[in-house]
Amino acid sequence: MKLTFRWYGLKDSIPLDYIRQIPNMSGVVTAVYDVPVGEVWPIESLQKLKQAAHEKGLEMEVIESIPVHEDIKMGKGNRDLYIANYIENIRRVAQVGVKCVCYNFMPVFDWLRTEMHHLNKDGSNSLSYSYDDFKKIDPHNLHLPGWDESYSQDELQHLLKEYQNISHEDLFNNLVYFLERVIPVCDEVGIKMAIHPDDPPWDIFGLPRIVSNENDLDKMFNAVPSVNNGLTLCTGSFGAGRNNDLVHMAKKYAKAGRIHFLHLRNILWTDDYDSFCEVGHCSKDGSLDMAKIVKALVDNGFDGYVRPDHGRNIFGEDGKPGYGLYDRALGASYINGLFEMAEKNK
Ligand SMILES: [Mn+2]
Repeated sequence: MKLTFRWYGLKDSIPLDYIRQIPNMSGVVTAVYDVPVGEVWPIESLQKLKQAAHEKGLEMEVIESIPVHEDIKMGKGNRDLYIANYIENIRRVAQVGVKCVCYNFMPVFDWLRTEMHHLNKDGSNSLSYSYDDFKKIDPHNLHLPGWDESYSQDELQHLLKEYQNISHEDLFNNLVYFLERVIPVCDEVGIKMAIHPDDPPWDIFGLPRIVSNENDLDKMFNAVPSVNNGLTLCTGSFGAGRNNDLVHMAKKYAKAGRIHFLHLRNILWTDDYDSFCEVGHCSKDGSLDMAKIVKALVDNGFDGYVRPDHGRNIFGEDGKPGYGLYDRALGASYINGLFEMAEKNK
């Protein structure tokens, strides 16, 4: 496996000098952040990111994400223009040596939590999702933790209204339309597309979601069979869905060569419904068996990119929620241990 770390570019408060000191770190996972969604990324921006990483001995082989414009997801008349721009971005990232692109197809919100600084028993804090708190949110007057700056109230209400006419089937067909145009270019330039699952893996505010479980994945892979049409196995996202058997999914999709990118984090189911809290990476701290998941991946041929996903705020750090340094670095070390053990006992 290749251990990587998400890095928000030159403005990230965590310097590459620290990232390179995490044991076994091979490279960064990053993106161009100052270009509006749907537009073409300047090649100079990509080269600048790559150069900064290379100067510190780090690779830049994974992009997370090239975001998909809402008009593509909604299948609007101008989607072909945005798809053409997307394809141009695929060509450009390939040109600077990128091998894998993570993206998602979630309408409007690409993740959702009800609390950004949930206080844990050990004094750390982390992201959490409470079913009871979610029920109290009024979709017509949305003030969501972590989302308030992304859209104005008017924009948000307008988008939610537009999506009222989009069914699960529509959204799926729009995904297939997108992939049928993008994947042939990926086949040509050697890019692996890795769709990120819905987070959490169920519909929210009446918005359809179509990458939540095994059935969804099978449907998507059957529709566009190229192996470059693949998956980011995000254990925390799928794992919030209690019917998702992560060990089985790891085994099945590793064997099929569909897992191009791995996000490893644990979550703790906190009541009888859909609630969960993000916890440290170790199996003992949450509801997922991380060792069994990694073993299933390795035994079935997975040898791709891995990154520690969200961490807690620990050691007094007040990091970008989920993306502080310390707990992700501890998670990385734990991941190294799980992989070394699994790989040597294959
Ligand atoms: Mn993830």
